[in-house]
Order: sequence, then C-alpha cells, then structure tokens
Amino acid sequence: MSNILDGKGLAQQIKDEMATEVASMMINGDKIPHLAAVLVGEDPASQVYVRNKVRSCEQVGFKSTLIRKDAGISEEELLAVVEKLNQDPDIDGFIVQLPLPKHIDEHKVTLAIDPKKDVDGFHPSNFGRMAQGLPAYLPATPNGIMEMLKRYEVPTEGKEVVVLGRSNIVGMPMSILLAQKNYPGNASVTICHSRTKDLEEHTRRADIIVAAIGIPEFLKANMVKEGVVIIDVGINRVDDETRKRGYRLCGDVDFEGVSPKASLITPVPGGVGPMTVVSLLMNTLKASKGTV
Ligand code: L34
Repeated sequence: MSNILDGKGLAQQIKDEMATEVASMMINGDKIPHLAAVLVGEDPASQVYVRNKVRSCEQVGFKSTLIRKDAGISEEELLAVVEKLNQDPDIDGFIVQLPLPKHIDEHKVTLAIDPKKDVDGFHPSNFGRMAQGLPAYLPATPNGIMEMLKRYEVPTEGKEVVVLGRSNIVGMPMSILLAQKNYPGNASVTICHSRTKDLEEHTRRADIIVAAIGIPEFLKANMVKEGVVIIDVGINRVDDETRKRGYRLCGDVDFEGVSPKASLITPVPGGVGPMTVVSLLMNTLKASKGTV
C-alpha cells in the first residue's frame, strides 16, 4: 500500500462535501459564505497561493473578493483596507496574504483584523483562545494538518512528535494543538529550532515529524527512524533548468531518501498546501454560520 498522505485528494473530497452543503444553504436562502483576500505586491509564490484560494472558493460555491494592492501601498492605506473589510457586512472572513513588504508592520496589520473575521486565526485573540482550547479560528496550515491526521486516522496519543520550526503561523500553533487533550493530540511534543543542540537526537526518536523550517530537503533519511510519519510543510522553489518554469518545488524533507523509511509521508506539492487552502474555506464556512 502507498505511504502517501494525499493532501490534494483529501482537499478535493472535503471541497466536494462543502459544495453539497453550500448548495443546500443556497436552496434554504441562507447567506452564501464570502471570503476576501488582500494581496499586496507581486510575490510570485503568494500570487499562486491566493489564486488557489480564490479558485477553491469558486469550486465550493463561495463568493470571493480579491483585493490587489501595489507593493508601494503605505501601512496606513493598508490598515484602511482592513478596516473597510471589518465593516463590510457581506464579508464573512478575510485574510491579508503574508509576507508583506518590509515597510509594513505585519503584526500591526494582524492586530487590526476583527477577530470574528480573522479566518487565518492569526490575531492574538484567536491564538490565545486556541491555546486555551476555546472555540477559535485555527490557523489554516496547522488546522489542515490536524484534519489530515484525523481523516487518515493517524494515531497521535502518546506519540513522540518533533516539530521543526517555531513560527507563529505553523510551528508554535502546531505544537500546541498536538499536545492538547484531544484527538488528534495527546502527543508528547518537542519543538526544535536553530538553537537546538543535537537536533538529530530528537528527530531519530520521533514517531511523527512536522517539518516547517523553510530549508529545502533539510530532513534526511539518516535523521529519522523506520516507520516515522512525516508532515512536510516546506514549500521551497529551487532552481532547475530542466523544468519549463525554471524551478521545481520541494519540501523541507528529502522525499526520495526519507520516503522508503516512512510509514506515511506528505508529498510536496500535493500534501499540506491544498489542506491549508481547504482549511481556510472551512473557517470561512464557520464564520458565515457564526459558529466560532
Ligand atoms: N495570511 N499568509 C496568510 N495566510 C496563509 O495561510 C498563508 N499561507 C502561507 C504563506 N502566507 C500566508 C498560505 O496560504 C503558505 N500558504 C500556502 C497556500 C497554498 C499553497 C501553499 C502554501 C498551495 O496551494 N500549494 C500547492 C502548490 C502551489 C504551487 O504550485 O506553487 C501544493 O500542492 O502544495
């Protein structure tokens, strides 16, 4: 049997389920979920991700609004865009795609988003609620990973989990969720980062590794044990002249080397990325129903 955790296929299945639900909402005359995305500048990867989000909205029958702004937009102007979306009664939830240009304080922008519309789950109020196990919008990538573990019935209770990376949007929330008294959770979680001594000593003990450090093919076969479950969050573009686009995508895991040792592994692309997108849609559906 294949050891692939097929995020792409699973995301499609969840979108099909959501499309059915949206169709019946429409018949009942309920409000159709409406997501807005703000994209600042021309970052090529961000354009792809946001396009995937907008396209997925169309697939499930959501309304979507894409607001594009020049990279030169001032912080003040961007905050005004956020405020307008906060006030717009037709918008159920919205995101400001990261990263933002250097002259804009991401933290300030995140704080300006109404937590009730913060379908990215980045606002400290949502993060704090998540950390305390209260109803909250969960950040899309960790939430997508949790959904994937659940649907594939991956055992997590009592497992040794190593999270590589401590970012606010992936590593930190992921480690909190996996330690919580829930399924998928109840794991013993270790966070490793740039100051970790003897990282391999940790990764070799791990039953589950979540790699989110942004270094292409960082995790090698000799760093993991037989039967490990690998969640590869990395999505790196590396130059490749044999490809038409001039680059190929790879994760933070050396897939070729690690896959033969892994009981389960997410590919890149087609693993965590599509689950991130679908979990944003799940949050938007909740926002439109007012269930968070
Ligand atoms: N505000 N900023 C905000 N919210 C987010 O949730 C994100 N993230 C991360 C970057 N900045 C953000 C995303 O949307 C990463 N991310 C994301 C979204 C979608 C995909 C990857 C990352 C995705 O669709 N990946 C596809 C391939 C894409 C490609 O061809 O380049 C995949 O199969 O992995």
